[in-house]
Amino acid sequence: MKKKAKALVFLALVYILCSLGGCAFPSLGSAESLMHPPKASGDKEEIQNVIEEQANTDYILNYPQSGENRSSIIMKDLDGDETEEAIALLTLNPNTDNAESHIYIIDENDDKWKIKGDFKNANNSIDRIDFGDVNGDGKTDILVGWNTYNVNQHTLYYYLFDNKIQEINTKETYTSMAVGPFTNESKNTVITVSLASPNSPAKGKLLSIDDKNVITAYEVLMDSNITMFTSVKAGMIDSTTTGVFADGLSSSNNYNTQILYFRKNRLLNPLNSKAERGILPTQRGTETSCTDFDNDGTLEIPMAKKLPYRNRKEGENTAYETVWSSFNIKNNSLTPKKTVVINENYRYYISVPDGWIGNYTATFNGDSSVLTFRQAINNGSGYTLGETVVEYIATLGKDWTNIGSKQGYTKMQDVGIYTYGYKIGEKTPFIFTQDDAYEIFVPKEEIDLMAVSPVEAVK
Ligand SMILES: [Ca+2]
Ligand SMILES: [Ca+2]
Ligand SMILES: [Ca+2]
Repeated sequence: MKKKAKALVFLALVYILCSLGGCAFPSLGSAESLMHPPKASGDKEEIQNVIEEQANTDYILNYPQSGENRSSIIMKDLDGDETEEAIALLTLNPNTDNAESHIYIIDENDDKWKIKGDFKNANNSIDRIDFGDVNGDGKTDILVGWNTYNVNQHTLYYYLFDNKIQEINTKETYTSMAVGPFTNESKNTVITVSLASPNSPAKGKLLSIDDKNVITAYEVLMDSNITMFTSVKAGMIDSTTTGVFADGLSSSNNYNTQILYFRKNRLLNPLNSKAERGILPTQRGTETSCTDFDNDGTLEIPMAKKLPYRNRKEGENTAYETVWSSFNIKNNSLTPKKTVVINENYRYYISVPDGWIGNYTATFNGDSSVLTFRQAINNGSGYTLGETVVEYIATLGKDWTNIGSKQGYTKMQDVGIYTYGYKIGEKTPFIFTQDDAYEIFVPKEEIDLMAVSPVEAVK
């Protein structure tokens, strides 16, 4: 579906939901509705009533600031009986000295909604809320990271779901974290990552809780040059191992990836262990983060380096070549899978033909939005530029006729706001056909509006 059409469907759905009373939970709401959610019918109204009764005072709803769950009232089946429980996050007596954050867990039994747990915390905002069966009893537990005065440090609490809900203060802090089956398939564990602080190096931890609620932490050092994590996610390293892929930005303005996984009772960070003079093999100048590039279920790391250039000035416009690579646990090495040139600004990438590799360069002209591929010949002491292979242009749809067409580009397609075209070099040094020009050009998938939660959408 085209982006515009999706947006329309999305808005139509929002309209239908709202007119049916589905906007009771103020996920799309204005500032006012964040304070006082409108009344609704059915279960939602009952949940609303239970919250008001329990709060019995002024309150505002709390919204988690990171992670996947950004709603203030989350519906989730925790005990697996196929009816959802409600988890509500709120602050009582906001803007007063008595402000107090609460989590209500509200359960439905015999058609009645009742408070099953009410937990308060002195920290008045929530970093994130996650779910996973951390004690392996088959029931889904609630994991909450409370904010502290330090923006890079959040405190992790578990709420173990059972007939009676138990609150566990893990006493562990994290900068970012992920939940997954990191030790085995029968339960979830947490891997936290923490930036270096004046008293402590950067480290990762795996937290495992046993049936007596004893927490064991396994630690591994991380790259202390990282000043910010840009993406931290659980994912498959190979077909059997789940780990955490942590992309970060370093104090020298470079990015890198660290992979944390558990093996033989140890938490490992092999890419950090491979650092030479503080530089990880995954260091790069581009922000691209790990992703399942080829949809095979495992995550790939974007290994990026600048293509060849002859002098500094030319280097400024020279594009990066990104080699999507998988991490091979057995050989403790990175295996290249696919070489691409990504044009993040104009939302496409070029899948580089094998025959070009080591023998080409690309420059991007920001003024004309043209990406030019040329032959680059290594002459031993540097590079000589050869002929142009192909150029790609991106224009706004309305500018195509005046810019793209006028300059002799062949139109390929419209995606979102852009129209894309190509022009093959007159003396192209590689065998390169019109079909090739289409084939190696891959527009980034449109942002799937339907998949974006309303809370995200209004940001
Ligand atoms: Ca349930
Ligand atoms: Ca559990
Ligand atoms: Ca993959």
